[in-house]
Amino acid sequence: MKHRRTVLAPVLAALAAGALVAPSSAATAQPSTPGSRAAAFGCPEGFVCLWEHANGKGKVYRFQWGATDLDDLGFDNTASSWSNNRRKEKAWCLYPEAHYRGTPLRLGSGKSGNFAAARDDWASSVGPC
Ligand SMILES: [Ca+2]
Repeated sequence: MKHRRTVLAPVLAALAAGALVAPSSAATAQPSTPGSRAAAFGCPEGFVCLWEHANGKGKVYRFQWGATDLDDLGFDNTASSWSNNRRKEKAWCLYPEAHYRGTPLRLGSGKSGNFAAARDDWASSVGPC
């Protein structure tokens, strides 16, 4: 099976390279910067954005109107970073329960950041305060 061996070698090399890259990129990730400019995470003007992971990484949802239940999007208890690039409202709020229930967390207009541990993977609805 000499042919198979030559095909496998590059694949194994790629896997080894990937394993080396992962810890390196995590170590160079920027620290949380609450209140930094919304553009930092690439959220379009007029939208509030929520990301699956910190620092604007992973799956993203962009909102122009509130979402009464993030579970409908498969995004319940998932958001880890945010950006509010809507300029017309003072703030949007995240809620720990669907239908805007529970004690809200304000997302200031023109701001972005990562959620602290207590609010990471926490939000179940989002909309103007
Ligand atoms: Ca998350």
